[in-house]
Amino acid sequence: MATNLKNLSTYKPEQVPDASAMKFGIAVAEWNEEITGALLKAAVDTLKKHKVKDENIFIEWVPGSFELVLGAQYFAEFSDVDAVIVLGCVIQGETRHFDFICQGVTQGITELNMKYNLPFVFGLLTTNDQQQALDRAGGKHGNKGDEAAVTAIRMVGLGNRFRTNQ
Ligand code: RBF
Repeated sequence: MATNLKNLSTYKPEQVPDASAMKFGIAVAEWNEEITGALLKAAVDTLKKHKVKDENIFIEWVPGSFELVLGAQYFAEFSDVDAVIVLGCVIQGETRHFDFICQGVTQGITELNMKYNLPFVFGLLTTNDQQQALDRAGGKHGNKGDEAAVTAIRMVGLGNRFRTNQ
């Protein structure tokens, strides 16, 4: 479904498990910081809304979206988080850089999901222009940070259900 048909901040609260014992890593890109800062704030607020403790939210900034993949892998290798959220914003420019970055991050995050038994949540905005990004970072289409946080909690909950055979 296209985001113009779905508000990124809307979800069904009954689908979100209790997150009071969960730990999350967030890798966030500095490029387009006005946008990524808004994604980060929304993600943190939503995690906290579902009872994630301040001390269980670990935030690391990386230079650009391309670096999100390794930033996320560091969380998996060197911390004990239950899930990693990556937040970035890639805006189409005049060159093909956009395609290469988007493809690199998409493939990298997909591979991390397969390599570790850990959810890596794709909170990357890939837009034609700044306005489309603003619309999805707290504007008329909601905030992708909210969606990423809810997805992370739900995926940790899914893993917990499988592990405990419920
Ligand atoms: N990083 C982003 O997160 N969003 C962008 O829109 C973005 N555009 C870029 C455009 C160009 C021409 C270049 C050279 C880099 C861009 N980057 C962007 C940074 C990229 O993700 C990465 O940090 C650098 O390429 C260094 O590996």
